Amino acid sequence: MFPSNFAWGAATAAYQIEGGWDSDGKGPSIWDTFCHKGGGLVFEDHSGDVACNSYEFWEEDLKCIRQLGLTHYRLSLSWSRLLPDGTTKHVNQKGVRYYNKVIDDLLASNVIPMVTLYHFDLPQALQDRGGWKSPEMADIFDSYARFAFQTFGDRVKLWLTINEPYICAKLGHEDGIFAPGVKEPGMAAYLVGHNMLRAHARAWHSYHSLYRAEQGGAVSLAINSNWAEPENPTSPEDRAATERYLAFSLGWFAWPVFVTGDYPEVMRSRVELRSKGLSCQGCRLPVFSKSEPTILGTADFFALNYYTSRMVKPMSDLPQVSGFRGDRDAEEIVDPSWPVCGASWLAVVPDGLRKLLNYIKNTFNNPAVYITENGFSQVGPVNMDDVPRSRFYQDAIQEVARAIQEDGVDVRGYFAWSLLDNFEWADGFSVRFGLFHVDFSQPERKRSIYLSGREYAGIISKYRALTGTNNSQ
Ligand code: GBH
Repeated sequence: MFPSNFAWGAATAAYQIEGGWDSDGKGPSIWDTFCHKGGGLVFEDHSGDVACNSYEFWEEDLKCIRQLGLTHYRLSLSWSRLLPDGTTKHVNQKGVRYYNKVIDDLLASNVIPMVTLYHFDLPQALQDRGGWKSPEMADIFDSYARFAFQTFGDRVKLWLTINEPYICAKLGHEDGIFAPGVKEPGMAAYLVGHNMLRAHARAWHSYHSLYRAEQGGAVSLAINSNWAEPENPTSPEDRAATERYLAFSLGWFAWPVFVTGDYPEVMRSRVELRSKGLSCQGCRLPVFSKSEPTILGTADFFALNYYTSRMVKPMSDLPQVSGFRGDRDAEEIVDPSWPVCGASWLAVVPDGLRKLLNYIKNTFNNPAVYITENGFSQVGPVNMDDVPRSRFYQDAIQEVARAIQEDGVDVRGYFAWSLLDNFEWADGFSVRFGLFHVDFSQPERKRSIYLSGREYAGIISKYRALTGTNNSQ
């Protein structure tokens, strides 16, 4: 059973759905630049130039949201649509008008918005100033966040500052497979993660001191992590590797915010150990300055993006060069008994979600948790009768119910990723996560509900009826 005020949601992100990449005064973001570079950085050189065209067809999205019976909808703001050069020197009123309409329409339909300030799409003008590697980003992000709280916070009460700093840092600055495509192994990712934490904390403190009393909302950051278990549970090496694996993913961002104000000890010691020859402390994994506002305590709830699980053991060929993988020294293995039927990385392990929720409860002092993303993808020919994904949602939601009822985890909401098929980053449109299919071959970008969408709508209506949740809460 779920609490009567449980949030039943679906999520999207601006660059993945909006299109209108240069409409009405929007500035370019790093994903515009990355996609326009071509050369196969993105599957078949797809881009989010048009995507689902939600910039023009927002009302079609609203119909989908209503059809599902959602209580909540998670969207992100395109920073460079609002502030074309990333700074508050110039505000694009047409961007403000767009999000005002989205928010007002949601509220008029009794759907509560959860708004992410930053979901991978940094204004290009800020990248040109060094992007997340630059320490000044904390200040610039804080100004943007204040602007957003000031402009939309009378109506938005659930905020996420940054989506998946791990992905921005690692895929964007270590592997270089996400924008901005920086490949500086063992260096840039730690710096970027650090500046994102500083930026997040600054925004939380701003909300806390300037807006909370009047607006009464809550602010967090969305942290993604796989669940992980030792390949051989009786092996101390495998167990230690699993601990490192979690420390270098969930712990990288959750430890500073929820536990100590600093990175997990094992992360620090591993990076230091492998930084021999670099003479300064914190050359690679930076040190938080005592003179800056603390990172500890800068989240009003825990926001978790969960997709999959891994078995873990130490690396068999530990690289000599310092890089994130070598620092972490944890090999990830997909258990052969786990089905993989969507994207190759997404082994289906619903009970991993329950285990991760328990881990969060026990490690981070029983926080209120929103599952801000969970989902399952489709590749290859379109299958509107997506039975595997319907099963996935049934199973995942069952695990959440068990976590609440049997384990006492304080889960406040569940957001399916995603409302719509959309631009799946480096995979372009080849990987489909939607509860609604989108026909990208036609200018109308027609939305059609999948079987899994009907399934999710059924689950929502069943629980809302059982708990007597009416539409007006
Ligand atoms: C989330 O990323 C994002 O928040 C969301 O925007 C995205 O659409 C969704 O999940 C689905 O991916 O094995 O080399 O192909 C989760 C992070 C990033 C995990 C890409 C899988 C594939 C790397 N995802 N990654 S690879």
